Amino acid sequence: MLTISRKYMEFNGMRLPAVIHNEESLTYAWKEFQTRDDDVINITYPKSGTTWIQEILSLVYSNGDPTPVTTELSWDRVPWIEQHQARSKLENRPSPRLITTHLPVQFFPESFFKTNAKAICTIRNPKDVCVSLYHFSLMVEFMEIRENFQEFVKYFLSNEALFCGWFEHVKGWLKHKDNPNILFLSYEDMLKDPRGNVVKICKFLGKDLDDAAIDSVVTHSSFKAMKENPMSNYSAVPDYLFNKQQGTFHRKGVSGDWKNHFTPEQEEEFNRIYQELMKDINLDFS
Ligand code: PPS
Repeated sequence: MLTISRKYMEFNGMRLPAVIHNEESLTYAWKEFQTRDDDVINITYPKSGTTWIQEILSLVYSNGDPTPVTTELSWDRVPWIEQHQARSKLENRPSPRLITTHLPVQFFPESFFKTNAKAICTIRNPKDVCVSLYHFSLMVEFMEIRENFQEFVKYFLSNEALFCGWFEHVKGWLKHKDNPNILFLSYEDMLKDPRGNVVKICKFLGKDLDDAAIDSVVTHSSFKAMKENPMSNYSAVPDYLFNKQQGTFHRKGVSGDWKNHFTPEQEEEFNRIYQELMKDINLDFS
């Protein structure tokens, strides 16, 4: 293991915040974690809809009852498998376990692929991911703050970016797009049709919720509900990790905010790299 800076660590070439990960926790997730057939794993590149899916999964598994999302913190309800408390949070947890990860496929639990467990992989327009991550990096103590947005875009496009970078992460997961145990969703489509996506998730997970329960899932996982829910809005994170003067975790929750941040030159450079790295991939973020 090589420590890159006070804030980041490196694991087999992947950079990530050192405060919540270590070599032991990453090895546990990758090599030691025993996936169960009824595990459900929420896969995202950061800032792509992770907490939204955490909320939806919690509500689907409570048949729309908001009690779990109003009484237990999201990161305890649907914990990250790669973070340093994962072993203690997951080993004795009753099934079905709802689990989150930002891991690229090459460091994902190897045992997953030998089971019937299911995963949901949500992808968001990388320009909006970049903007969201930039604002997040100004707020949290555990990310390096780039001097300005220009620097941040360069960092986001480079291979120094977190979790192997958006491009490698998404391309790696898309190689599994025909795996029947992985459902691919798009953040933009969830915004357009939240109910349709909740129905799709229920169908994929074999959860038979009635209309009222589906409505409740949609209502309690809306941007407004989550922004106001102290169990999901990260207001419970101590100030030394999250500087709440800088903003809120639930910032805008829209698609296309990148247009308010990117200059035409930044957009052109982003598009050039996107086309170069994603030339064989067909993704629609409209
Ligand atoms: S993290 O830190 O990786 O877990 O963040 P993640 O949850 O993936 O992404 C945070 C962005 O998702 C937005 N968000 C939502 N959008 C729509 N509806 C709901 N319910 C919702 N919940 C979270 C959140 O506002 C962040 O996006 P930005 O663009 O910064 O607002």
